[in-house]
Amino acid sequence: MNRIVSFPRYLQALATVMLITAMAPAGGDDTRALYQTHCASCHGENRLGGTGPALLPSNLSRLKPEAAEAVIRDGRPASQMPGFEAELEDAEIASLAGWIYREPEVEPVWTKEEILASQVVRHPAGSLPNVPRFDADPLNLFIVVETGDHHATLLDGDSFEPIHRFETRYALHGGPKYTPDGRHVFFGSRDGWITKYDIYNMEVVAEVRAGINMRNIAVSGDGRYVMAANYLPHSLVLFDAHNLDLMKVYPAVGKGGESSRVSAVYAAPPRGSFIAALKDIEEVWEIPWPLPTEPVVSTGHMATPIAPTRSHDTPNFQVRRIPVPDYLDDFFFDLDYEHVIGASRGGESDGQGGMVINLDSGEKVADLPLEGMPHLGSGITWEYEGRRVMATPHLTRAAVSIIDMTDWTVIKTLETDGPGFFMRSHANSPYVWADVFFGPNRDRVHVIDKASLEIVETLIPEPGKTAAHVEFDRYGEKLLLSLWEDDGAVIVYDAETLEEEKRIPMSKPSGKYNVWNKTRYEEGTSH
Ligand code: DHE
Repeated sequence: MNRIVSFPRYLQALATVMLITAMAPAGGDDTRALYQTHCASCHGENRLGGTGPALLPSNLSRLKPEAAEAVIRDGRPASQMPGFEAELEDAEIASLAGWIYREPEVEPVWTKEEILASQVVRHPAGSLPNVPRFDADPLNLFIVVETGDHHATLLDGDSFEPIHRFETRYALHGGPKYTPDGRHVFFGSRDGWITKYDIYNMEVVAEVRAGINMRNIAVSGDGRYVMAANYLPHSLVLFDAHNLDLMKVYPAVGKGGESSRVSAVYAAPPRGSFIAALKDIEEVWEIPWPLPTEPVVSTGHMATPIAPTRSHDTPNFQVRRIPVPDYLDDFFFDLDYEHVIGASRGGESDGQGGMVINLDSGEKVADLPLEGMPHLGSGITWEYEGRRVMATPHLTRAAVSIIDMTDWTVIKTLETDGPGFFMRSHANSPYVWADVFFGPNRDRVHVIDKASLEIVETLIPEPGKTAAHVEFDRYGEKLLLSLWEDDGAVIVYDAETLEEEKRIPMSKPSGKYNVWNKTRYEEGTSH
């Protein structure tokens, strides 16, 4: 490649920079004034968000600037965002849209004080009736997240009839997390909001904002604590699950004092601890919650009781640092949470592999040769010829890798019709479902036979429309697949015959989460 910049091109570039700078005042004081008049009351004076989402570049990375202009002009249906077409000129709309993608002049902060001030308790724990206000199996419900208009639908997992549809915070990300009895669910938004929702009463009961740019949340195995993982600020935040009272903020700082974004936090019930993935330091963190003082017994409604055990003497709610040989991201765990399998994206080999760490000893057990960005968070596991295997899609490679978990070797690489995002199965189903999320074939979904490790069927539910993310019902007999479009739907399939049974219209449905599968930590679903 010719690296010498010719003089005229240099001048051209300089002229562009000067033009942008000259335009800056128009996008400066005037735009700031426009923002304060029309936007600040909902989105906050410093763009940190309020009743509306935060308008900072890191929070808007998933929204194209043209789309932001359209939202300012036309508003957002089914939300409180009005259209400003009648009040603002096209140039003003364009300058506002440009301005919100600029780094803020004052670095945003979100300290304990802001977290405490954001908490809203609408119905204190214990104040609402203890019986469901609907007639459906409370353990076979689904929550469907609809990202098109920021809503969620509560769906009966037997009749597949919607029970209730409600507005969520803007841009939820990561799976909602249930309490072990399945009564409450916690949602996390990219803007940092945690919402506690009482499914039986179909009411938001408490909310709190844990950060400015949040990744996900995890709920302890006993349902008593919620942990949030943040990119901004660099922190983990612990809450009492009852009313989302703040318990502790953990600045994400490595042993050498370096600060890190937190990629995600996971609950590991058999260990009685949270496990956190750190983006910028070579450590995995384990934070134990208190072990039960009474023996764990089943109460019928509760999930299969898991009696946690400890392999270390880290005090409750303190950080146990596990140094690792690379930056590890995007975790999959074996069923007893003895090992974490993380994507190593920065260091050894070509930075495109996976690594297995024994969480008890802290030792690296194996490297996994998985080029093409394995999406381990979507990994699933099943029994194959008397051995336990796991499978993962790849984000940049048209393949599914299948790994023997007894010796950590890749036993099969299945070629797919394009890179995938999600995989799903159920212990009672002979099949694994793997979507094609990227590229021209993103309307396809592969069905893999667990016994032969072959793709036995490729479905195209709606040509040209993205089909992605599957979740089974509690019995593994039916499943839901998203038509991931603004005028989309969830499609109900028979898990045995692979026949379509029903379509339920929804607004860009993304993830679907079955109460039983999630609270039982079913082997074919995400945890
Ligand atoms: Fe996700 C889960 C990370 C982009 C939809 N995503 C997760 C989890 C992580 C993660 C760590 C597990 C957390 C959990 O469930 O508690 N996701 C990332 C990324 O790093 C990435 C690639 C870039 C980013 O900007 O964050 C990313 N994710 C996306 C999307 O573009 C998706 C498709 C659309 C969206 O809404 O943002 C998306 N991610 C999801 C969904 C889950 C998820 C639906 C929960 C899956 C489940 O079944 O549990």
